[in-house]
Amino acid sequence: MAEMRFSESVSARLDGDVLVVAIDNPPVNALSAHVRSGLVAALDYAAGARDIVGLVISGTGRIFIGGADIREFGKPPVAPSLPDVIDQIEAFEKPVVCAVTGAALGGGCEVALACHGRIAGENATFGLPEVKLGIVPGAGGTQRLPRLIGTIAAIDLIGTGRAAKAEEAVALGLADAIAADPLTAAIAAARENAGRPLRRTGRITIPAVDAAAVDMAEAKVVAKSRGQYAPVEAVRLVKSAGHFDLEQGLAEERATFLRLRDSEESAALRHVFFAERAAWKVETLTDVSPRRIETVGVVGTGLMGSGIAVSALTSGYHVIALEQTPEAAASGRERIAGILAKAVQSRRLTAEGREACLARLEATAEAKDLATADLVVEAVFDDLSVKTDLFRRLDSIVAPDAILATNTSYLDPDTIAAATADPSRVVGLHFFSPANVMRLVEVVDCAKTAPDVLASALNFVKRLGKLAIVCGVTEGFIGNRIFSAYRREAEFMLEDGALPHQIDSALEAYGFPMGIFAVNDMAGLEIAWARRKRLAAARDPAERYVEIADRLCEAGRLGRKNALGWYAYPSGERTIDPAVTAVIEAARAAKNIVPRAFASEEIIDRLLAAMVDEGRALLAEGIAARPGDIDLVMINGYGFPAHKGGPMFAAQKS
Ligand code: 3H9
Repeated sequence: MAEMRFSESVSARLDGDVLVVAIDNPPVNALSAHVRSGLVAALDYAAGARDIVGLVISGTGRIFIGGADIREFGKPPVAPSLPDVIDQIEAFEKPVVCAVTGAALGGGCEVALACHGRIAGENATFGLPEVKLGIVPGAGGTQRLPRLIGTIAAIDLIGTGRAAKAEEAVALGLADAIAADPLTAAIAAARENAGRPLRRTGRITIPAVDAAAVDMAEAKVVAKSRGQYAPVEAVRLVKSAGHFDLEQGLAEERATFLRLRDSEESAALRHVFFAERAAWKVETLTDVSPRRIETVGVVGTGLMGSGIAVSALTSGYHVIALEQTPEAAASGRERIAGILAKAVQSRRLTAEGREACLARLEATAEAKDLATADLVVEAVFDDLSVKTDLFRRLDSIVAPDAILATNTSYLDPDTIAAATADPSRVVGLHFFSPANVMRLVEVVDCAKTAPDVLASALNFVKRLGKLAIVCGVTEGFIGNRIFSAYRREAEFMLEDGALPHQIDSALEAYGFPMGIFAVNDMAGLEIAWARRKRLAAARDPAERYVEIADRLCEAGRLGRKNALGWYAYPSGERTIDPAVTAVIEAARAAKNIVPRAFASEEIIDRLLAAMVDEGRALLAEGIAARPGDIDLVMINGYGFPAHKGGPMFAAQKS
């Protein structure tokens, strides 16, 4: 039978007596107004057609339904609303079964929850990621999911926003079955249930649950929320499903959804969502084809190099890890194997996955073995002559079209590139440590980097599952330049009257996982000290310079590694050290500064202003392409709370 069209994005065909509805709204089948109206039209048609016994909802393309259309947020509502569509699905008198291929997220998962049956394809995932956008599910998710899978599991899924793969979904009771051909299985299920009493999720009674277990599940979510509002609200709604009837619960959920949708937290997280997508769109690269990368050379297997190697291995690349001696190569291999073993322990990798990674790893002390690499990333000691020598050598070993990447943090990659015969093949890949965990990579577009080399570097980072931010050449790139400015401002405040723990507490209350002084202690104080000494001669004597950090280093306080830094760590715990306070007081006295009190708000305002000024300078210099890129660097590399949107976004709001 011919295709029926119910709206620009919803069509259907008859499979015997079952109406098979397909949503086709690229790129992610979001539930835009025409999808909602199309679904209602399909339901109305099926309700009135006596020869139709049931209905299947499916998505065209690789995603079932990616959720509500986020681009509609903040615009005047267009009927039918998603909750109304979903109520109509659940109340439908003929069976409605969904065939989930790919992701059923947010509103897409809520559509699935309201169906009378859910068949998952092998690649299906189910999730309610709304909290990641600063909202709660707004179309029944917090009320129907606990009815289907119980309160504890629902708190976990909704509170964290994580998605469950098909197998887990079936184990939880979220999906009925996995099928290689979910469409055929869903059609069969619809037909089988025709004329029978239907399982309506909203009418299921939530199984009783131990209060202590609920508290524990809630505490886990709250601990991770870092001051974010939505996860806490989401948990409250899931819990309330146990006390309210469906109608009351839905009304409370809707009110909370609308309130949070208009909140600053949600605006910030939506900004982050769209900024992450925009970051990949580099104007100069439209129509540029990237080079093929399958084999990756990694030079150096220290903390950084082994992290990069693991990341490449788990993303399916062949890796050749180069060290200076066979012994060092062997221990590099062990280090990499150790990280992979930990990933297996924490279930981020299967045992077979680890074996496959190790089979793709070659550790060597022979530089000529890098001849087959399509990309070589160096992660050796951050010293200019070491890196230029290495690049000169690599240049004559690798194929002419192989790409050479430097992971330098502070050196000038243009100088490193100049050591090669063809600097157009050189690019910066600034990973953050530990590289197998941290998501951010600053991709440095050097003066001579060829467009297809830049495009290949972006492709590589994408395949690693990381976030690439393109930046130009400047000392410290985007992140470390802003970090230096922010650190300088924090130290000015120390001299003016604040103490490290006051500044750190203000930052932590704002949402940073750790304040700046605690971070410095964690990283170690000596690298920045060495850098300050190197730059001392060039420093403008008229420039304000705070000597407190130098005094601490001179006193042998190098951070956590020797249990003394900006704090003391007598039993591993961070504690305020009067010796540090004394150093700070002496520094103030030496400059005749009369200390004054700082409120947390002023501390945050000043630190934000320092970050934003530096951010604006980076934009003006063309180092960063957009304010959103700067926000993403600070969020993903420096702990800036995502729910505040990043410094550039936060400044625009205040
Ligand atoms: C919700 O559902 C609320 C309900 O509870 C209640 C309502 C009453 N809307 O990520 P990609 C765009 S809240 C509009 O690169 P991928 C995206 O901007 C929603 N647009 O693809 C990009 O556009 P462009 C809950 C959306 O394959 C393009 O699609 N759902 C939406 O790597 C491709 O995106 C979520 O939070 C949307 N919902 O990943 C899921 N989603 O090309 C959010 C994406 O112009 N989405 N776009 O830059 C995702 O997590 C990923 O996009 C997804 C696909 C996994 C689906």
